[in-house]
Amino acid sequence: MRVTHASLHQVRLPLVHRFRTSSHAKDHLDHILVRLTDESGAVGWGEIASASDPFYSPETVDTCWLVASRYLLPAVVGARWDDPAEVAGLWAKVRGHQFAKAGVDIAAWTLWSLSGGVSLATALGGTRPSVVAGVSLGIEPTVDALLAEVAKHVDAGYPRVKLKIAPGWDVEPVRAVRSSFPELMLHVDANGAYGETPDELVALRGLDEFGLTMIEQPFGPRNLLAHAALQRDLSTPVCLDESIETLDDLRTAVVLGALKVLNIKVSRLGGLGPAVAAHDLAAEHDIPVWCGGMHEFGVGRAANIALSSLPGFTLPSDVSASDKYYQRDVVYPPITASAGIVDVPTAPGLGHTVDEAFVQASEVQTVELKA
Ligand code: OSB
Ligand code: MG
Repeated sequence: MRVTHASLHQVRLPLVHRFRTSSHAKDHLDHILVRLTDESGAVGWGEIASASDPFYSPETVDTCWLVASRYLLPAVVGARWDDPAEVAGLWAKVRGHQFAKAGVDIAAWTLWSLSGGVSLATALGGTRPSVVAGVSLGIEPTVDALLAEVAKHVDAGYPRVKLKIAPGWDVEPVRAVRSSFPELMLHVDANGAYGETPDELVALRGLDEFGLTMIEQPFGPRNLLAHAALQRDLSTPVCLDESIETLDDLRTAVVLGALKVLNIKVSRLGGLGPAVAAHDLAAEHDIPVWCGGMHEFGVGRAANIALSSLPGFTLPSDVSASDKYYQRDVVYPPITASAGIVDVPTAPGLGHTVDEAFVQASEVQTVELKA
């Protein structure tokens, strides 16, 4: 295949509910949609789902725009390739910038699967006809407000709830949710907010009594040793998110015993190719995986759903329905969940159509490159 032109579209959508993590709060998101066109006129879409500020990862919307427009798209436009796994080789000299790479990689996969007449899930090696979705709930102003949010999503049928925690917002809200929802599949995510001070370790150990499915990323991304030490102390599995940006990171974490569960994020790993490779490596080590989200618009979330159809994704993924996030999504039909189950599209490519008029109406900036 040969991409003859490519464009980036920075699109702003308001969130239906303010989302607060240990590091920041947000009411709207700017993601960058990537549009690749090949010689036959077929179009593949991808999504760069970076946050605006460098608080989850060092990348921002602005760094992604710079790297994608200056390095990634120029490497791809005009180049010949037969398989999307080769596309990463076109920008092999670019270090890091996983979110920017992931968006272009997703677009190459969707273009390739569309042209080949297969669904993205099939192209990736997916086997499940549907995937189980969980919801990720932010830090709320009060415990009562959190309980109301949990109830709303449990009533909507989601079988798993993840709660954001931070020092000072951990044992108390988790105890309250657990006592109201004794059977709920529950887990927590600290986004690296904890240090190894005695008080903070006491709080993390205090979470061990609530039957959580996992404690996600309690310590900073590079602190694998602290995760390994905590895992030795806890019966709750430790899950890594921010720590794992490459397969090498995963290999190191496995050797250290720093995780029992892996959150696979397409964005953080730099694309669908590396996400599948992380899935395969985790399976070799009997590490269950699930697909984490970055509040993706419908393009990135459809890619996450396709990925979640691979056999190792045995835990619910953060692939909630569009209406959990946005009043209007950039794709039609929007993504829907029924009793927490999301069907995996079988149509060629992404299986959802991008609403180009809505993209244009919601666009902050755009740029186009031609061969
Ligand atoms: O750690 O998983 C995270 C959102 C922004 C930054 C980090 C994270 C999240 C989420 C969102 O939890 C999950 C979703 O997309 O539903
Ligand atoms: Mg996380």
